[in-house]
Amino acid sequence: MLIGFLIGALAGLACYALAHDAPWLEVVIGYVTQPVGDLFLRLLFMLVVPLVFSALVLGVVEIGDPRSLGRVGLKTLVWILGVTAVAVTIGLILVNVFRPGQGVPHEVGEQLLAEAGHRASEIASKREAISAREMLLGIVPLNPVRAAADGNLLGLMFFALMFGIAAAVVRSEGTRTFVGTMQGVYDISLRLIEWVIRVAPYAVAALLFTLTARLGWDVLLQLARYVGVVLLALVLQCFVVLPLLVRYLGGMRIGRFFRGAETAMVTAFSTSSSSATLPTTLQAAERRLGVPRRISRFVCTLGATANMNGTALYEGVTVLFLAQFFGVDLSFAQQLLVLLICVLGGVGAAGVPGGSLPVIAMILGMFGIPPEGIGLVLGIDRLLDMSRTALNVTGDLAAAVVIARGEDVEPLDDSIPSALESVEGD
Ligand code: DAS
Repeated sequence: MLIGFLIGALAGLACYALAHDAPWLEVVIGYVTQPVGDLFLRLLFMLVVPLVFSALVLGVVEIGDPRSLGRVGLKTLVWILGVTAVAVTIGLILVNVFRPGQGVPHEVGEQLLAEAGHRASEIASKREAISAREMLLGIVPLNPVRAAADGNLLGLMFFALMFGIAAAVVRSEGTRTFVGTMQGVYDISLRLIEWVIRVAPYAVAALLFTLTARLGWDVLLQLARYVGVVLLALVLQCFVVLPLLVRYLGGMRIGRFFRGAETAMVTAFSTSSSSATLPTTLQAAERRLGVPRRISRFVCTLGATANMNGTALYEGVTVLFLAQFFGVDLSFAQQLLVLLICVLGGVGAAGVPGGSLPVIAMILGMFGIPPEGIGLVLGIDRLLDMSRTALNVTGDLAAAVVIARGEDVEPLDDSIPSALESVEGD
């Protein structure tokens, strides 16, 4: 991906410097790089409905019947929604304060918007931004199929949540078959994302060429600021918010927590996959942090697909960065909606490399932001994916430690050897 980014950026910068207004450049952009970029974006859009619907249904079914959610299930649900909302809020505040997307000349932003708007009908059915009121009403879709077709991600998510709750309540052969089918749809979606990410370098080169040939160096400087904002937000959530929760709600010293979480964090960073890290996460929870198996199995397994602090934060920052970049002003109410969608988007994203990209593509479409912007951030996505996946896993372990506290287990502190350490010590 990074090679595609560098090739696209360098070629685009060369053209910007040598042939900024050459007619042939517009031909190359119009007939080569833009279609390649659009094809990739269509592949991402294609995956949103099956991925988000199956991920949300499975996430809710995994939590279980709301009537018998139990303390652990309820605490897990509150943690997922509350701590993820804090993560997204930190990201939105930082991107509003540092405004990394600002600086594109207004007329260029207009041109990019107009072109995207012009081609948007081919990429995704709904492109114009809708008001916060319309979006709030749209949470309950009149027709879930139409919501999916219209790019109404909130409506699709609401329907999937309701469907998942009902599937968890109705105990029948049919619902078991349905849930099994959803697992199949989710697994297939993961494989499709893997294939789409394989062709991403070519799309990144094309999308970056288009943008740098038009905007020159400035776009790279804006990208650098964007990366800085994402990493700062991830660091604040990972090394300020979560440690405070672990210390004061989980009763565990911060040093012990990070010593226990270290292996899982490094594995997540190197694999960019919460799902691939799950065995290491479970081992860290049970052997290093003393979380009882019955709690770690529930919280960490659910967390690997539904509790993604890093992903939700990243989605929020990216959407607002691209809104700034293309000159799309989002009202406070619309930003609150971005917050809500990103919290749910953290549930609907897949725990694999690039698992959040389809969700971001759809959120952009909902607010009238050109999805080409994904190409801009895709080139440096690997570093950010590694970092946000490490935060996702750290958030799962923090959840397990805090949720285990107060259950029928000893306080998880230095004085008490972890369950397995004491066994191994015998
Ligand atoms: N890489 C995903 C994960 O495994 C997160 C993402 O793509 O945002 O957690």
